[in-house]
Amino acid sequence: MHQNYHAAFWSDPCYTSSSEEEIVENRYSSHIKQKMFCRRLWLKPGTGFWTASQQGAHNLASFHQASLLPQRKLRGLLFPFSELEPHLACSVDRGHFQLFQPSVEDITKAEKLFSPSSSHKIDYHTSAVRMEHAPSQNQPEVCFIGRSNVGKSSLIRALFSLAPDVEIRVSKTPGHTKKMNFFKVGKAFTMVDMPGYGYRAPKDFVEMVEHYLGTRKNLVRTFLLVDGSVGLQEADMIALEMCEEFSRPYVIVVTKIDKCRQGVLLTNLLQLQDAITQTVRCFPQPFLVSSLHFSGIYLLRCFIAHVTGSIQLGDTCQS
Ligand SMILES: Nc1nc2c(ncn2[C@@H]2O[C@H](COP(=O)(O)OP(=O)(O)O)[C@@H](O)[C@H]2O)c(=O)[nH]1
Ligand SMILES: [Mg+2]
Repeated sequence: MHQNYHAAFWSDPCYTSSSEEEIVENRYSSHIKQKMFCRRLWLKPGTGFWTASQQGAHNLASFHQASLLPQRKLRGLLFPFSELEPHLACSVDRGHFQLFQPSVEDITKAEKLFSPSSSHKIDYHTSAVRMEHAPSQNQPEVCFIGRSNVGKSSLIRALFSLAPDVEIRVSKTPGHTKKMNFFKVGKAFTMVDMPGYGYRAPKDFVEMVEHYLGTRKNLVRTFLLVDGSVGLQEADMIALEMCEEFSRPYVIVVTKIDKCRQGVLLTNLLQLQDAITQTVRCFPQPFLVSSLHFSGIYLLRCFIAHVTGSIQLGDTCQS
């Protein structure tokens, strides 16, 4: 199978230049290079986009709005795993699914960071195709990677829903984010929406994402998104391997949890948990989100605020 990838890769006219071969050869060992062949084929070129700014805030954008809901519903929005837990067999260890359990005070503190003010601007900053064009590294950064259409841009839009004027490009069809899009959250941290994995590669992917993961000094956490309604795909496994290779801390975010039945989601989640136990750098707890229903968004905001060092958590929270 690798042989086929290999042949297809080298028949791509974009990659037949010997100088490019040399650059790649110098930069990576042949083992890693072989994996890159596979990766490139999973990346899909885009053909356009539409812009999703000025849409107004979601009616559950703020935790205050959510806190007016009945307790059970609120708990499900805050900790989506709580809705699945009763359906798990007693023998399944729930511990790893509930490691990060901030208090309501922590969640409220974190939310302030995602609310713009005159002294705390939240905005699209810039886009870059190459690392040379990436902005300076003077604040902590988190990035979002995953297959095309997995819900990266939608998730960023949900996280930023308290700042609805932030311009976020959400693709209508897969693979449209071809650049790294940088967003500034005041002076606290930067968030980056990365181009997605797909069927075929935009030729700059290796230079962009792998170079980014390999060199970005201020990167404090990578969020690898996996579609909860379809479960782990081969491209996700390749992305997992890539994250392991770069040996930097990363976290799995399970998207679109509203889109399938709970039984399907649980099956996919347990399969994912098996894969996570075989990793070294992945945070054991996957974060479940629905950008549509806002489940898990408050928790993720709090986790991002925590890993970027923007808030101090209360004593009761483990992470
Ligand atoms: N049902 C559901 N659909 C979602 C969710 N998040 C994203 N989508 C849809 O999935 C598609 C791809 O989303 P997008 O954010 O552009 O994915 P990206 O290519 O990873 O940036 C769009 O049609 C979104 O409306 C979600 O939480 N639930
Ligand atoms: Mg996108």
